Amino acid sequence: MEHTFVMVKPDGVKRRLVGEVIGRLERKGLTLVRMRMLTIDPAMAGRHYAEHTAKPFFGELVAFITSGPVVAMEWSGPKAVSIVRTLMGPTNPAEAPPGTLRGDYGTIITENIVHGSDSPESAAREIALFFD
Ligand code: 3AN
Repeated sequence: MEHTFVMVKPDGVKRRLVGEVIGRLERKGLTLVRMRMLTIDPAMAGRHYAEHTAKPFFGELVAFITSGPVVAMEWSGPKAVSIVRTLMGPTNPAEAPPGTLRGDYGTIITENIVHGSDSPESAAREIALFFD
């Protein structure tokens, strides 16, 4: 059994896709453990995206993720980390196949609807950041 952190980003909330994200993960067979709605401040954005601090798109990423409310969730299930990544699709929605959340709903890389942890270690760090 694995736990992962999933977040519907500001674009997903604005476009009323919260139910769609939750529904797909539930129908796949994963279990929703905890959730909260919040608006991320710049300090928390810096902690969440710590590995991207040096990237050219960091400013844009922080501006976007703090631009409106997000829905933060902990999910569990067998292989939950990789299953969520498969359901989300690749980072760039232009390359995400139909049937994935980003393939079905996204167009540009900054606004890609949803975040999911990339490893069990990231999941533990992100769950602690948002829920402890
Ligand atoms: P993922 O969210 O698929 O794990 P990461 O961790 O590589 O992708 O990137 C985190 C976030 O940074 C992405 N969700 C995306 O919004 C943004 N991002 C990644 N690469 C770029 C890029 N080249 N230009 C703009 N934003 C990017």
